[in-house]
Amino acid sequence: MDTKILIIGACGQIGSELTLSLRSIYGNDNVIASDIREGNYELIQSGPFEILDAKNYEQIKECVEKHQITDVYLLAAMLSATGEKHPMIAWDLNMNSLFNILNLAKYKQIKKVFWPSSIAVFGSTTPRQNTPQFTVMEPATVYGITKQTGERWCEYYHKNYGVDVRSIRYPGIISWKTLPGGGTTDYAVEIFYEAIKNKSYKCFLSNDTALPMMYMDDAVKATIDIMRADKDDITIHSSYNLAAITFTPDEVAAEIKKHIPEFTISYEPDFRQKIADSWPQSIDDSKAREDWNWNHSFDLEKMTKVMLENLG
Ligand code: VAH
Repeated sequence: MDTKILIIGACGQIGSELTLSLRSIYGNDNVIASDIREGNYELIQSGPFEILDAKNYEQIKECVEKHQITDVYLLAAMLSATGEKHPMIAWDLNMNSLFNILNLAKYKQIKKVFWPSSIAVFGSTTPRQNTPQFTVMEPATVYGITKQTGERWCEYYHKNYGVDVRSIRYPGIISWKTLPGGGTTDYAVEIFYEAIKNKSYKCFLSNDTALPMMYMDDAVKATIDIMRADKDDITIHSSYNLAAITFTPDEVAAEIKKHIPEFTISYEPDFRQKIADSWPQSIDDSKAREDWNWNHSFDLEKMTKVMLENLG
């Protein structure tokens, strides 16, 4: 059976770019984009689009049957900062959307699932340098709790029902096509918008807050690579550590100044500082590199250049 893909949460930061990449590989008509509301003209124009509530099992099942979907990428979620303001909404969306897709796979309505986890599964008791694939995980945010719980359910559905679900613990993701969406790492997106618009940025994290980050093109490549990997090569059925670059606000500001010498940055840490301080500073992603040949290609210098060129 040919691959027919449904992307749930297609208008989000990852979804909007992943959809276009998947359409370039599988053909526009074989990649159905969906979200709770219309929100991205390019997606709607370039292929099939459905209004879907990720929490509505019957609605998703009907869409899967209508389009004969084989693979589902579930990207709808409430991120860390927003999740702290609306804990129960975050739990409801992040968990029930996952159960909907895992159950569709359990009942053989679909063949393969991609579900994003995050470095937010780690907490302040996790080793922060070169964080191992298997380690202490005591997440301090609702978002992190949903991702840690989700990883356990993914592994359970794989082991007990043979579900082919694949997952990546994304670091902070940097892109220019969509505005920041409620994440703690989103300072690293905002800073570029502000550098172009105002030549200055007030950062909500302290200057030396080192966090694992990745440019969007690398994140999309990793997502497509893990889904195209041979099933037998996937040895981790919770979620794979994944990393590319680690930098601080000071370091990304210095890189921006190489292009915009008059750029200035100030620091006013807010509630998101406590979230960032509970996350790793660098990640050991050797399992992803071993199992399905993961490799990143954007460093801080290359990412900064691309971001400023596209936003300028
Ligand atoms: C967030 N961008 O900040 C997300 C990500 C590792 C962080 O999961 O919530």
